[in-house]
Amino acid sequence: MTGSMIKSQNLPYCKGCGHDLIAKSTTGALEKLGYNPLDVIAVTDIGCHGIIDKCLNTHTVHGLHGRSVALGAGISFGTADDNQKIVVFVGDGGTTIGLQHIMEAARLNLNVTVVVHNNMLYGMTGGQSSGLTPRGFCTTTSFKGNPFTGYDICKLAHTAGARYVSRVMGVGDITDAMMKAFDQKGFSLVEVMEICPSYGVKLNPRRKLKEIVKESGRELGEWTNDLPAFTDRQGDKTANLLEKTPVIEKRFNHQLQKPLSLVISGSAGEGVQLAANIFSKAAISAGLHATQKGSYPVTVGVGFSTAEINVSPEEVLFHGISVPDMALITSADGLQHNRQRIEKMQGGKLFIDSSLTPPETGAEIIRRDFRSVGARNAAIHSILYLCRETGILEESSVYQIIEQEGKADKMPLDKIRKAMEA
Ligand SMILES: Cc1ncc(C[n+]2csc(CCOP(=O)(O)OP(=O)(O)O)c2C)c(N)n1
Ligand code: SF4
Ligand SMILES: [Mg+2]
Repeated sequence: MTGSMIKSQNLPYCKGCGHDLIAKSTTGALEKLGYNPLDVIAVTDIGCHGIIDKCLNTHTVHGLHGRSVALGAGISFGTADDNQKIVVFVGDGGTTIGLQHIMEAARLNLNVTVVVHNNMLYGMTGGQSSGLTPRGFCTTTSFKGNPFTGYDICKLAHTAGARYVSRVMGVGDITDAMMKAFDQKGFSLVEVMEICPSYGVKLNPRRKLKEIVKESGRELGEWTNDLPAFTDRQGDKTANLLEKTPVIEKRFNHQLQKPLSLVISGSAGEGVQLAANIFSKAAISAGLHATQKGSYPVTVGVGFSTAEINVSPEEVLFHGISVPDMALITSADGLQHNRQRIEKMQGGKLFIDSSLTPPETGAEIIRRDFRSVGARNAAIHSILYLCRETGILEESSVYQIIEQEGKADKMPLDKIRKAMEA
């Protein structure tokens, strides 16, 4: 598909807004460069300029305020095709809020073009000063003129290492200037100077844009660095963790007819997450689907440790658990963390250490001295006991995963087997 990047020439800005010219020059420049609209990914920021995305025939992503460059960076990391163009639309407000994202994208020379719509104020929210507002410029938060000097985004991006930076006045035909910025391999930024008729013009009567820009000391021009564009061949690549994940062969049978949600909870350092992982892998080795989610305080060495597991003969499409079908509780920390949802259980089974007082619950309560094999082994003990009591998984599938994971020497398996018979 080739053709117009823009759906209409009638754009939704106030009359005379410079954003109109930027949108049309941007799309015109991309068309002139021969880009296919479906090879253009336009990332927009929050602000008046950001409402352009519904008018574009390209791919569009609308970001949070100041985060559009970070989104563009993420897209560029995942885009291998040199024929694709990532264009980020950002205002002077978004540039201020997300300044570091721009610096990083420039420093790494990511293959992104940032179009800064510098109308020198926060247009969408009523004309407040931004970090790019020049000294002396009047806004609704500085009626007597901004007392601070605004950032020079071109200087900053150039110093950070951007391949190409330019500043242009947002008047007349700026298509050629935009083409230059887009026609780069690496990071480019074009700052278009404009004035918002609804706030900027009203608050700064009789001042001309050209004069404001000149007085602010912002030169028009182009600045380049001869640094290479980012490629994923630079630096050491982090190994893909999925490649290290062993394929688990189906070797066992199961007795599960429908999805089962299970919560295992105990104290930090008592092997809860490991036991949950072993159970999940054992389920997979029995041909089931499984998901596991861990939660624990940020101070990982104290307090509760809870694992939520879903096992199912069908694919698991949602892994959240509010009230589980079964719960395994091996310590007071685990009970405290899960008390509320155990109280909401209308059926199912609660396996709980015999040292604890079970809460009011509609679940069948099975009390057992899981901690008799040592606190660190209570969770794996409870998993094996659940397998035996419910028959969902064969106990041997759990032992096989323990062996496979190299944990057999670290767990007192004989002691656990003996406790299971007690
Ligand atoms: C993090 C964050 N802070 C503040 C806001 C409120 N807000 C919405 S639009 C806007 C002003 C946008 O100004 P600018 O980026 O310059 O774009 P313009 O409207 O001038 O095109 C602000 C402050 C927000 N949405 N998110
Ligand atoms: S408020 Fe200002 S920036 Fe927003 S569309 Fe109107 S003129 Fe443009
Ligand atoms: Mg603005």
